[in-house]
Amino acid sequence: SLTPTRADKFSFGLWTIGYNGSDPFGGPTRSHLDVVEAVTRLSELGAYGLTFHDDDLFDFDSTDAQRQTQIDRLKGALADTGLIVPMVTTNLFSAPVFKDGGFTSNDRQVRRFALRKVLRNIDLAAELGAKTFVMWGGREGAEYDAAKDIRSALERYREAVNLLGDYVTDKGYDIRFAIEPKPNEPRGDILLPTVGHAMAFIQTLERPELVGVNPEVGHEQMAGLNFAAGIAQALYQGKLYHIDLNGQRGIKYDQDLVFGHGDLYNAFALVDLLENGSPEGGPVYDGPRHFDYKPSRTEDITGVWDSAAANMRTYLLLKERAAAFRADPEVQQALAASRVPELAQPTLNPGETYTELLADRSAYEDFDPTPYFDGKGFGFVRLNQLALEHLTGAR
Ligand code: 3MF
Ligand code: MG
Ligand code: MG
Ligand code: MG
Repeated sequence: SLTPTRADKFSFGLWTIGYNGSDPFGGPTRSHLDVVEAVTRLSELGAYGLTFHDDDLFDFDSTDAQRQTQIDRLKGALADTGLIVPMVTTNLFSAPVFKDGGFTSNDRQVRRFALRKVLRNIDLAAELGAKTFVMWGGREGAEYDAAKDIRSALERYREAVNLLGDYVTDKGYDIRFAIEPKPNEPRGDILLPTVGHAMAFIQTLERPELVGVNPEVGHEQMAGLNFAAGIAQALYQGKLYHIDLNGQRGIKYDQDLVFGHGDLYNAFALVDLLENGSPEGGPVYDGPRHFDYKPSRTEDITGVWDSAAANMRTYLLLKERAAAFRADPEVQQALAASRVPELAQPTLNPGETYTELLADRSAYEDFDPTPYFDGKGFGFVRLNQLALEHLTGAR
């Protein structure tokens, strides 16, 4: 069905539907969206979750009483609708104090303040039952090479994430962290710019099992990378803890378009991967399908809710198309002809070592690589055309 239900696990950031349309060149085009309205409308549209940064819910400089009022209003709306908060994140980028970073600002006082802000928000995340705590270090970076000692910055990043791991462990919180990579914007260069960088960094931590990644479609595509392929590797390494779905058209500023409104082919491949797994099995993702998009500046509030619905509908459409693609006997035949399943077969025989491989004349001496493609092409183009025909509804 193309009607979203709670079982589909669609969630939205409060900052997404709440985006007021301001950009570096002009002011807002929409008025403030209240959190109760946001929860009510998302619930009506079929979403199951709301996520937020501390500063989305209450102002950076709010008093304890103002902060509590907003938390109580959110809790009331959640109780009224049954919506949940699967993920919480901290804003370490908007306030002027963070312009050189939070965990990795050159200013040590800022780093200590950033840690305290995050710890306070982790308590709130636990209170609301969130299972994932996302960390996007948008200001952790530099514009000038001499301005930031990258090795020290990574060491401070490590110090911070290790401390957060100690904290949730000591408190007994059922929370895991997900680092969100992004190559640039707002900094000229951001630390941990891609999924690969982030996963390598995670291996250096004291509690690597507590930390995974939250890849965003547009962020990887801003680096010219294949998002679905990055997700496949994150799954393979057991590190896909959360995901930010949206659309991006090529290597440019972070567009945050509706999911599928960028590279539709790659969105199809992604949904196929998330929903149908890999032919070899392995870890699957059953977490939130979280949208981190921005309703365009050209939209009024009707356009905001239309675009929120469009994210979910596109996901469900692609899920339907991917299921049809997998079920089509011609696709199965084409996959076999392309020898896609053959890649799951180990290259060596059971128990075989290089000794037996070296003794196997059929692997080398008697193998003729020269006329290889005569009648032995892979047929990948035919396979891709079948994907296109399913994607466009021609089959
Ligand atoms: C910026 C982002 C962020 C993160 C968020 C963490 C403001 O490009 O994608 O959204 O997703 O801070 O969840
Ligand atoms: Mg983003
Ligand atoms: Mg984005
Ligand atoms: Mg994001």
